[in-house]
Amino acid sequence: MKATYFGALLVIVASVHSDTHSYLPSDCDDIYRRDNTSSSGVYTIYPGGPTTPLHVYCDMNTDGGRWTVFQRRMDGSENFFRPWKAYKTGFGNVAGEYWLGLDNIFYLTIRKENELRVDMEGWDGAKASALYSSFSIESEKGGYQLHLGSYTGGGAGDSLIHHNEMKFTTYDKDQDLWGNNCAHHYLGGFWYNQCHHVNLNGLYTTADAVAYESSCVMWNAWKGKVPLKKVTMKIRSSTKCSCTQ
Ligand SMILES: [Ca+2]
Repeated sequence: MKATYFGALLVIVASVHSDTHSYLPSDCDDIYRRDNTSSSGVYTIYPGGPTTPLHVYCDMNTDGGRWTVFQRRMDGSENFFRPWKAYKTGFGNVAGEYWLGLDNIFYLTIRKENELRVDMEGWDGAKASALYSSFSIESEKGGYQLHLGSYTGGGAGDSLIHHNEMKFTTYDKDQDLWGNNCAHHYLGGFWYNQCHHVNLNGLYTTADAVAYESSCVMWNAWKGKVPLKKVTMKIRSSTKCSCTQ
């Protein structure tokens, strides 16, 4: 009797243990590879380990899906002019506008080799993308320094390369190459150089609003200093997947 009971208990413990390890996705790529009927939406991932669940929006449609969205602008509902602590930990609503947080982005990019995709839409309804062969960042100790691979297309043009190897700057932490603070001047938080060719976390404005200099959400090689209506930054494992439907 006792032996049977003990055996059953062992089986239960073993199955819980195995669930913990095989059922916790670290990103949207894991979710899609496990079930390629997964639709785009909000999921829970564990890039920092099993004790730190994180809500995120997964794009399961664009070019084969598997994309973990770490930045999204779409209606100006969220304030992106925020201090270091906010950019470190993340802010906003994953069903709408948000920034996933630099620590989380760091965990995501050390787990796998990732590629980057930036999707954008103008107020005229035109759409373009920028694709990069690789994307990773350093930890906070390394200033969240950006490491970007080569531009592989998408039509928007290679503006982000201007920001490659830059550290992250917010209005209360200056790590850019300019004498003043780029984040403070251009109203965002980003891997500013001196200062920018893209300002994806800048001030959200409508097409007819006149933003101060180039403080608006913009991508220079595509539409110059004209404000954009929508932007998303997303990453996925660069390991090809035969799971695509
Ligand atoms: Ca500076």
